[in-house]
Amino acid sequence: MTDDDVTLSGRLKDKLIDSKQKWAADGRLLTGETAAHSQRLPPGQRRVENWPVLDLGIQPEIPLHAWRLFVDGEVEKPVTLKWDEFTNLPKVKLTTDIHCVTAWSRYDNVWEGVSARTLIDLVEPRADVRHVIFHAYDTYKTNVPLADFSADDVLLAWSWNGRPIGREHGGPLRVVIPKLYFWKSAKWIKRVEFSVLDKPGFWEVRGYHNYGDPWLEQRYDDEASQGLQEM
Ligand SMILES: Nc1nc2c(c(=O)[nH]1)N[C@H]1C(S)=C(S)[C@@H](COP(=O)(O)O)O[C@H]1N2
Ligand SMILES: [Mo]
Repeated sequence: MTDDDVTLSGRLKDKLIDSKQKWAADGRLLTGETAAHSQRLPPGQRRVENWPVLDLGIQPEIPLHAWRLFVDGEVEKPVTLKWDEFTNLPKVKLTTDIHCVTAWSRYDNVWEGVSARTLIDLVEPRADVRHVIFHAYDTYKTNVPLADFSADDVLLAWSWNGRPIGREHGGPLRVVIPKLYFWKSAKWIKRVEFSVLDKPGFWEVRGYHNYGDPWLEQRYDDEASQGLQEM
């Protein structure tokens, strides 16, 4: 293993995690509206020009020689890819919007990387796989349905607006899933696990919605945000 080469600097932002957990419990930011995908800005969001940084406080530093991507779980052909093996896969370039649950949206981000479909074809998930679990180098986890990971606008990206994705934004490689809230787009991706069973991740077990569709304003778990709906 090459984990010894990966530096985890910083510390868990316990207060930030507590306050985001409280947002979920209080149902903060909820407008109660829904919108069609044809409406570009989802309900309760505002557009920003900058690109905010959000993480748990630990930004791993992963030298490319030590970087590995494990693609495994309930698949026929699990693989472990080194950086040059990954970047030699067929490339895609996509322009997408970002919608963060903390209510900012950023339009027209140009990503370059490898399509999720390329990875799926490579490992051949078993027919009963329904979920994909992302495991990141900072220990963060998040889950999405396989159907959403398979969408044609989903990729694992190493470049943003023509330059390598910076460490603060999840470089060397992050997931990008434009149609879900951005917490589903794991930074510093280490492992893509295909699973028959769902496995809720870091925010999903702390009051955030298990699916997270911005146009349906699925910010929080229904039970956690019930307080607001009753008000
Ligand atoms: N590994 C990892 N991925 C993560 C997070 C994290 O803390 N660790 N935070 C999530 C959240 S809540 C958001 S909004 C986006 C933020 O990405 P950005 O910092 O590039 O804007 O990353 C998501 N992916
Ligand atoms: Mo977020």
